[in-house]
Amino acid sequence: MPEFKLHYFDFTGRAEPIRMILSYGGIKFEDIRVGHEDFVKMKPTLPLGQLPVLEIDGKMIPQSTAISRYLATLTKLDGNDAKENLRIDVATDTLLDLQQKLYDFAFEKDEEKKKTLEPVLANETVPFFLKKFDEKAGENGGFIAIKRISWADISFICVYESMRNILKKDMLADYPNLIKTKNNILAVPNLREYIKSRPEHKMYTTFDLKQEL
Ligand SMILES: N[C@@H](CCC(=O)N[C@@H](CS)C(=O)NCC(=O)O)C(=O)O
Repeated sequence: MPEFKLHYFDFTGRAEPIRMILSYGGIKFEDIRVGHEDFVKMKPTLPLGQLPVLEIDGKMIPQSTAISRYLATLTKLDGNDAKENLRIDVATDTLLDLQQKLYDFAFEKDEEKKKTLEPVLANETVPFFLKKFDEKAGENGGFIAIKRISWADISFICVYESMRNILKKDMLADYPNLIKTKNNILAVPNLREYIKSRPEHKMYTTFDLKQEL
């Protein structure tokens, strides 16, 4: 196994699926949490000037989704064939769309605009996505892409955590298959161990998956 060092800020964000996939596979990695000043210094040296970056045997690799997909192949969280990988990619791309809508709202600085965005997000956008995911989870026995755990389920639990923090409520109550998905993921021993032992959140601190273990 190569030597892995993950460089990201001291919060979950785009690095958390990577941390979880590595932890699921029991792969040792150095979880380097970069402060603002260090980031400013390192930015010009980064492949795309952004984080996360996974250092693999000293080589700096950017792009969180590409990193997750690569690590999924090492940890058997990818699909068994091209069609299963397509299903996983459709689910993870759709989760990224939902995550972007959540981030657009969370980082909106205009308080008036934020007030008008919130009901649309909570009552229309999020239910639209969750209904689709719930249908898939129903078809797959409580997993959102294929009929067993995949890296799409890891992406899902990370988006679920951000969503609870950003919207300040649990949006899953009406989606029994997604509750099953969440429970399936939170039952995995390596993930439970990781979630229990990871550093306290420094941003969006109202909800931590620890509370559901
Ligand atoms: N598509 C990239 C986006 C990376 C990205 O937007 N990183 C942000 C933090 S979440 C960043 O480094 N922002 C600081 C900057 O751009 O200067 C990925 O998924 O890794």
